[in-house]
Amino acid sequence: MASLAAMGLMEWSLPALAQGEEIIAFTDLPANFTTAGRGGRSLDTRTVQPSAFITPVDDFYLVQHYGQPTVDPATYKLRLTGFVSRPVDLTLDQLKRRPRAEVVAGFECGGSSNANQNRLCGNARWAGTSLSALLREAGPLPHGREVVFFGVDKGMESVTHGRGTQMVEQHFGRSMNIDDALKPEVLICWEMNGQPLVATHGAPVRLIVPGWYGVSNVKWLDHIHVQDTRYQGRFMSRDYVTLVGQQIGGETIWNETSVSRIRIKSVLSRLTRTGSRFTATGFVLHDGTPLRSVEVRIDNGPWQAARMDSQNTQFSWKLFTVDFNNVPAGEHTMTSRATDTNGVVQPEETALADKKTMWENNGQFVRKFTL
Ligand SMILES: Nc1nc2c(c(=O)[nH]1)N[C@H]1C(S)=C(S)[C@@H](COP(=O)(O)O)O[C@H]1N2
Ligand SMILES: [Mo]
Repeated sequence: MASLAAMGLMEWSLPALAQGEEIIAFTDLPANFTTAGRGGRSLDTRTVQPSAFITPVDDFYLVQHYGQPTVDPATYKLRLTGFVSRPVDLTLDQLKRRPRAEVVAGFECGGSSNANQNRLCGNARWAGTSLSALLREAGPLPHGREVVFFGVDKGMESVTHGRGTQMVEQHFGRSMNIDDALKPEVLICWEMNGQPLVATHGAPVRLIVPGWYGVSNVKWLDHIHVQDTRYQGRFMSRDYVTLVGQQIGGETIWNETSVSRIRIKSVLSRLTRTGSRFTATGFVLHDGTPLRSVEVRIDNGPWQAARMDSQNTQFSWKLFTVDFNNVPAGEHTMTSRATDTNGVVQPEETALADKKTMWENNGQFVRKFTL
């Protein structure tokens, strides 16, 4: 664990400009674009994320579908129920006495996209305890195949089934199969960037599923339930669902899937010039599969390999840098693409034409600039 002073240095190491270095503004940014945080601190308005390797808590985006619940830490309990041999019921103190685990995880909302400048993302150092250890202690029964995570927050939902439309009050819920839930990197967290988790980001306790889209990281988590069927709550099966047409056996199959693992994406977030040298930086978000390459090109020039930042870890976002020399005056585009060792390549935007829903927009982001 880095000291707070060291983390503070890291936080501000990126935006600083070297002597003689100037920012080249991307011209595809809307005129009113700002990355102002909610903490009264503003980032450079001509660049998008990231401000640094670790996103400061106040600059980390926020999504809460049912508003923000109030949770009293004194009466808080985490329950683990369902098909387990030994159900669990832990106070916050009991939970915090469990073995500590940490992970640096970067994620984005499944609705983050080039069109909204990929602003719904961030990278933080999360600390808490292992979910798999807790699950194993509870002893999942053989038919306990699905693990559901409920938040304290709830809202009215209309649910249409055989008997017509009903209004029911539901907790925010997300689920995964037990093999995914038993992965060692999944944590029950109460710390973000070395500080106690704040209410907006899920205090007292949230789930962090490294490599998955933001929606999986259930905030205000107070109930884990193991069951034998799929959980089909709103945020698994009616919302955060991707509809994509796939050509299979000569016909279009309309596949509907629940937003889960992060689709590999790279975003160029900053361009600077020092004399005749141009330096572009950006970040990759992905599911944790090792990367094979991150490449950048100007206009339709050759793809050039980027250098990866030494702070990057398996589930962090991956910062990268690439240099170009002697770019001629005029209007240009700059594009990045990431590829993982499974051979999965970040697609061009046009390849996503058969994806009819807004989620999981990981198309190559063509930036524009003028010299
Ligand atoms: N309990 C609860 N957890 C939640 C949500 C929510 O509305 N309620 N929103 C989810 C979504 S859609 C996203 S993108 C992330 C955002 O996490 P953040 O606000 O800490 O950035 O939280 C997820 N966890
Ligand atoms: Mo989200």
